[in-house]
Amino acid sequence: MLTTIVHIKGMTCGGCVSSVKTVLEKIPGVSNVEVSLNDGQAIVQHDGSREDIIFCQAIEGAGFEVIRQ
Ligand SMILES: [Cu+2]
Repeated sequence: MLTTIVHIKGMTCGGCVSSVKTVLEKIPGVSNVEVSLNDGQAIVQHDGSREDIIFCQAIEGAGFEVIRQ
């Protein structure tokens, strides 16, 4: 099991948190998602069958900005 942390800009409320969580949970291979509004990040636990970029694209598709390091 792998853990990927994605830093997100633009989440302002619990609705944003739910949106991010929902799109990430739909991705095959993802087993658990924790989204923190205060930290502006998503912690994604997954089996490694999807590239991290897929998580970033899903978040961006939901209307948020991903801070890429
Ligand atoms: Cu919101």
